[in-house]
Amino acid sequence: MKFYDLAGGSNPRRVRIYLAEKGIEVPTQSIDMMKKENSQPEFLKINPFGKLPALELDDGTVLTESMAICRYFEEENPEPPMFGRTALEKAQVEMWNRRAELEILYPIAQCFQHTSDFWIGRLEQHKGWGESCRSKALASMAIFDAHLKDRNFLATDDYTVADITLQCGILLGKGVALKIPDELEHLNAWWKRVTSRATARA
Ligand SMILES: N[C@@H](CCC(=O)N[C@@H](CS)C(=O)NCC(=O)O)C(=O)O
Repeated sequence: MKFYDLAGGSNPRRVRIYLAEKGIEVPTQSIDMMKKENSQPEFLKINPFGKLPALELDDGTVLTESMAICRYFEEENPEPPMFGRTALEKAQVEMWNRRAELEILYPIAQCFQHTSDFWIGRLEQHKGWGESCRSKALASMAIFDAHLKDRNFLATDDYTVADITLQCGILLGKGVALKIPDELEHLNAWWKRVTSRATARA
């Protein structure tokens, strides 16, 4: 088994935090985006989209998509559950994970790609779109803040993959000075809670 990682990437980080929470160690190969290793033919054989993370199983099967990789490990290592325990919890984790992905991680990633100098020459930047995504992410943060009033974690009483997705999305915002506004006290309290976990820097 081999985990293909990208050190600064939010989606590989989702898997790294998940694995650290489970105490699972996987042989890892780092792909260097600065050297464009992810767009070389050798890596495109692993993932033709050139994206990280990817997991290669011993029989050569490749899994991509951070949540698909986590789900694979979850089946093999169900404790502690990170995708919910009951039917309702599982649905709530799915719901909040998708919301975190689509309403926070995605717009922040778009803001990063379209406003940061890091992406100059890597894609065609549209600054207006990037700024519109910044506003979208900030508006979404207010909704997450209201939801987190009286709760420790996003989807269930426990830390789940939904929290990991939100955490990785918000962390990415730091690269474009997009932080949780001070007045969003519940989201800020949640942020302190999740980032004080031993796995937060995985
Ligand atoms: N939906 C995918 C997203 C994968 C993705 O966009 N990975 C980024 C790193 S966070 C990447 O590899 N980017 C390289 C590039 O765009 O050239 C997942 O959840 O794994």
